[in-house]
Amino acid sequence: MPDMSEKKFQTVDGARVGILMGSASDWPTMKKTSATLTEFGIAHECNVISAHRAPARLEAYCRSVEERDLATLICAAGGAAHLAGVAASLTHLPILACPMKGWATEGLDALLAMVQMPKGVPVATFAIGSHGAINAALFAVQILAAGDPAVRERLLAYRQAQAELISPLD
Ligand code: RP5
Repeated sequence: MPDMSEKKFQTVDGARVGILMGSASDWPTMKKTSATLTEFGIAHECNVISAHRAPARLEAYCRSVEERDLATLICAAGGAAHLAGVAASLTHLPILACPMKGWATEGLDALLAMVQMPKGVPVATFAIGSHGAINAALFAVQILAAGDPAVRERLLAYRQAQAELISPLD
């Protein structure tokens, strides 16, 4: 069945990171990824593009990121969770995969689907749920920090702030 809406995705001028979700139901978790990127001043774009419901749209989006200046894509999905792997097949950009809690196994299904990519087309897989969603954003910041001294400074300040938050036992 043809996907008649392959051009329907949002782009942001100057975006360095793309967040992709298999469903709008992933947004309550993935808005933490977006908020973390915003905290670091990283321009990014967020789209819901299901790999199985809108494959042509996913392909069009992944082709578009190669023509722009995105550095990485963060892909969130639950259940069979093939979004990250399919995106990885469509672009050479590093793909960061966020397993979402699903309806049967609390996200273990998505974690295993994402982490078990066969050799040759890797995706970097993070923890299930909010912790992974935030860490994927931080990992994207680390990727960008390698080529941007201002982002590097913000990352080092964040790490220092975390160190200072550790409380001693009474
Ligand atoms: C996946 O199936 C989505 O990424 C989502 O995590 C899950 C459920 O999707 P909906 O049924 O809520 O659209 O494709």
